[in-house]
Amino acid sequence: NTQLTLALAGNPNSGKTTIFNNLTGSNQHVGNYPGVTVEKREGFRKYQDKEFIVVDLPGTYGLMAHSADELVARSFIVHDKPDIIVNIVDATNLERNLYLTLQLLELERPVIIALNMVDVADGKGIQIDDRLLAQALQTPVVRSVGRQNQGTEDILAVAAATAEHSQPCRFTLLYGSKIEEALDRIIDLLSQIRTGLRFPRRWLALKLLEGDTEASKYLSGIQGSELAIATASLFRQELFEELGDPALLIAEQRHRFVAAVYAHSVTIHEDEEMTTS
Ligand code: GDP
Ligand code: K
Ligand code: MG
Repeated sequence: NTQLTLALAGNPNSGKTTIFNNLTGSNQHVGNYPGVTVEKREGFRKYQDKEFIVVDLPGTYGLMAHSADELVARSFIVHDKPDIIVNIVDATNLERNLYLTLQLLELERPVIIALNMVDVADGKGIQIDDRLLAQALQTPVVRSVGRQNQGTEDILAVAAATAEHSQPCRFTLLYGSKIEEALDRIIDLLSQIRTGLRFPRRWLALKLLEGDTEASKYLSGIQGSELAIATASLFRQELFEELGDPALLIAEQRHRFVAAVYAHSVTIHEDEEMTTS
């Protein structure tokens, strides 16, 4: 039997715990993450020749390490390297939810999307083309209604298939020539570090430009990282002077991308009676 770790990630109230319960039934227990009071819900599910260890990560809107929850979710993904991340997305709040999706994809771990609450979305006339969504994010999309235990088998099937192929995430968001130029240079310097890095290099380079303190703390403990850190700091200063706060520029580009994906894959149907009256 193959044992695989499946982590559920998503915004608060997207239906993570509901789907966690659907997946694990009574095979679960609750503890804490080491050193913090954040609850760790872990369970177990057999599927064909596989055994999934299912982890319900804390609900977050991002992975910027702005809160204990964000830090716990991010550390789990980076350090424990789950074989598959199932990103539970609230279909009634797609645009906001995709902001987290994007950050999950940028960690370069295998991700699938469970488009949850499609019952509520349908009722509101929000029609999401999951094929277009999957195409735009280069990531499998499964529909689910957690409250009715619908889509659970699909989540397991796609998770199993995706974890098995364990393809590195093919998705890359580009941030414009100035930032890309800086990223190229920093990534190049990060490549010359002999120690294996826990985080993807492009992700680390982005974090250095954003001024993410946790990421710089991590990197400064790695031998041979001095030049990369110093160069990133120079680029950061330069960007500040030329274009403004790099963290803002990066966030704006993420929002632009998410808005475009949303517009591309979603159609809102107005109530018929309202439009004909
Ligand atoms: P979490 O914060 O992500 O763990 O979300 P929960 O699993 O606690 O779910 C939040 C609320 O949404 C609960 O009241 C669930 O019963 C409800 N819920 C979860 N999935 C669905 C769904 O697909 N459709 C509907 N209508 N409600 C859902
Ligand atoms: K909740
Ligand atoms: Mg929950």
